Amino acid sequence: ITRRNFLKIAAATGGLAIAGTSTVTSVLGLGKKPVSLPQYIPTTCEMCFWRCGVIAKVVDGKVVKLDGNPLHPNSRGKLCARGHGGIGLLYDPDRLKTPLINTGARGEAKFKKASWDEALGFVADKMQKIKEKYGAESIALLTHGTISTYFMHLLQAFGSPNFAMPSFALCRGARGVAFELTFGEDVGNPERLDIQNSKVVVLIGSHLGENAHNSQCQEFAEAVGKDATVIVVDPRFSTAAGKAKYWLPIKPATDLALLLSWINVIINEGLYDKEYVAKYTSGFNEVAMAVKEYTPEWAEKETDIPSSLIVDTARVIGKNRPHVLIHPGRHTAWYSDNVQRQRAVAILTALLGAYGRPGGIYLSPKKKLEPVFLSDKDYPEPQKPALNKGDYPFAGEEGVTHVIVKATLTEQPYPIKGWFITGTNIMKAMPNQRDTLSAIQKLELLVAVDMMPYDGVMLADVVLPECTYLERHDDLFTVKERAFGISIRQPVVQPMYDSKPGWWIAKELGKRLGLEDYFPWNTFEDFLKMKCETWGIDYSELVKKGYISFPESEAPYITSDNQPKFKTPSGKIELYSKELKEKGFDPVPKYTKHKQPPEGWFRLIYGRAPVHTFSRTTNNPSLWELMKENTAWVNAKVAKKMGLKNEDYIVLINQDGVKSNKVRIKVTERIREDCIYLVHGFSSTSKLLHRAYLRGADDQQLITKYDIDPISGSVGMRVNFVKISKEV
Ligand code: MGD
Ligand code: SF4
Repeated sequence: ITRRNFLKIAAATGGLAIAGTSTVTSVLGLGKKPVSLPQYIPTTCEMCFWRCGVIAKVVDGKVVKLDGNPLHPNSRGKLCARGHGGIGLLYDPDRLKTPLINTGARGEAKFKKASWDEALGFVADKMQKIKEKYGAESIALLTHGTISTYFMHLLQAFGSPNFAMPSFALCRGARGVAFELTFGEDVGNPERLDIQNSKVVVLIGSHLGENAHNSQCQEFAEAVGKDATVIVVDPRFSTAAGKAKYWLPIKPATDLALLLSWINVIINEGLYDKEYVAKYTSGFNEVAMAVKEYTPEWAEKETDIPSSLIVDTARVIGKNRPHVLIHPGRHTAWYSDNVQRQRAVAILTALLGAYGRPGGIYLSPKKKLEPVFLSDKDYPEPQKPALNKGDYPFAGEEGVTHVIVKATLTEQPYPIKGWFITGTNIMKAMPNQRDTLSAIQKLELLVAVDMMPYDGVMLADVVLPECTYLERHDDLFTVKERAFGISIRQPVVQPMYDSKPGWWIAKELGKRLGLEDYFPWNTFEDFLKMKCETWGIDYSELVKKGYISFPESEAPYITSDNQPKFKTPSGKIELYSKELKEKGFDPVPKYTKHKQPPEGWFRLIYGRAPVHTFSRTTNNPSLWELMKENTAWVNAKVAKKMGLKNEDYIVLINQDGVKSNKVRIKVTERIREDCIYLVHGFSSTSKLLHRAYLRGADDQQLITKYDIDPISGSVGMRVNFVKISKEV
């Protein structure tokens, strides 16, 4: 859909929310069969967290097509395969259809159907009992996605401050902390990357294209089309490496060595932006001193990358400054030094003068809207301290998932006896499944709110079916792209079966807990209208267009009248971090050596496929057709030595003796000999998922060991070694 066509359609249909049955008599059908006029309803995608603008084409109350909203900067008129595949989610016959109560032992999944009243009453009653016995803090929330808003609100109103999302410790948390320490601000979500204007794009383990984030991929394609030099640092020849001038097949766990060595060359050869560094940064001399030891010759021994190639690539990067994008990545939960590795990315970006400059990282848009909360009522003061951040001084507001698991296991500093899991598949998201299962056995209540019977849901005492994003309102999304904007999610069809929106479930539970004052609106649309009114936004225009932009907020680059404000203690970009020093950490990143796999073992690495998001799409009928299971990538020499052929089945066994499900091998030159690669999220253990059940191998099952970054609590998951067994 083009921008012009969509605006015409929106004007003609009035952008009707929820498709009705506007019918005309078909002229060609000679009046026999009425044919509905299609309706085009804008909404926001939730097949991943890029949250593109979507236009749903609805005929006779059925969604027949999803397209990208041309007005929305994250989609720009296009969707990725998963975005189109939203229809598969909506009409997946395996969806959760009614509330369920487990009548067997915990995890037996002997579910009986229940009415909403019975299920919500059961949950409220258990919550009150736990509160009386242990205190409200003993209920914790593990959550992800839009539903988090409502359940964090509910639990805080109930008196518990304990929640955690995988998006911090298991995903982009380390990056956020590193960028905040350096620039006083995270790099954003979506990231503020000016790829379309980059002359050099450096991807360090960022497999753009396989990790499909719509507008970012579009910009990458544009940069490649304009002959940008692409440098890919990856032990695997990723899809993006196919577009690269330089592929650096780095020894896993040594990326920090490469980064420090690049900084060494760039400083030694005077390839940094002296004026920018003098004006906007502090701590240059300390960095110059600290990186002296990290010569390309030293780095060659660590990384397996020839020193001449390190020097050549450093020169390409330095000479094209500031139009260089060192991609800060997204899933940065790799090793115990995640924040320091990301600090090195941030420092390099600053030395190149690429922050706030074309082709680098653009500045945040200016418009600020005051938050409008779900209610004005204050939350009760929690009686015990929140666990969310654990002992990690720089942990973020989204909380650290393993802190909740550990507290549940140890009952320290106090018992956790109830879990809500909303919008996350804890068995696939969190490492060390044995710990998760042991923690679950200590609970007195486990409630799952989900759309699909994924692995974590099968462990629940009570299952509450949420309807999909195509059937509900959610809170407004503030989009901080080059300009600031607001995006709406609205139902394009009515909820199927007996499923309900997350806001409704939280509100109804609130009512049964005596917390109705925290939900002072009847429908969520009432709340959205009020919010728009407070912000001075025309709600009906938003309903019609799906996205409203504020072009006047755009000021992406540093100019004489657009000077950046760095919200760091010094007001400058902190190459040397006093905050880290004060808390006992290295103020400038230092290299830490990580263990390498012993002879006969391989490091397990993992990543994404363009048609799937984590585990959540593996059962989606449309996306499953495109990729039914994952494969284990094994280097061709290794396979030959072991007498393995492409597509043979193997089993992976990790250092703790844990065996994977059988998985086909992909014999390829595109991976180093010392690692094995799996796409994350496969091999569901849920028998209710007819397509995803035991298809492929589960990387998370093999991640029994994990390291923790002491700065942020971010998890290091790439520290497991596996060997290959032919006994399937
Ligand atoms: P999924 O495995 O997709 O991802 O972790 P999760 O967000 O837990 O599980 C999502 C669950 O939420 C599914 O059960 C799905 O049905 C449900 N769900 C999806 N949409 C909705 C909705 O609208 N409403 C409700 N109620 N439920 C919904 C992701 C996390 O995993 C992240 S962010 C990262 S970056 C990490 N990636 C990763 C990895 O690459 N490898 C390994 N080994 N572990 C990882 N863990 C992390
Ligand atoms: Fe949806 Fe794809 Fe956009 Fe993610 S990148 S929000 S899945 S269209």
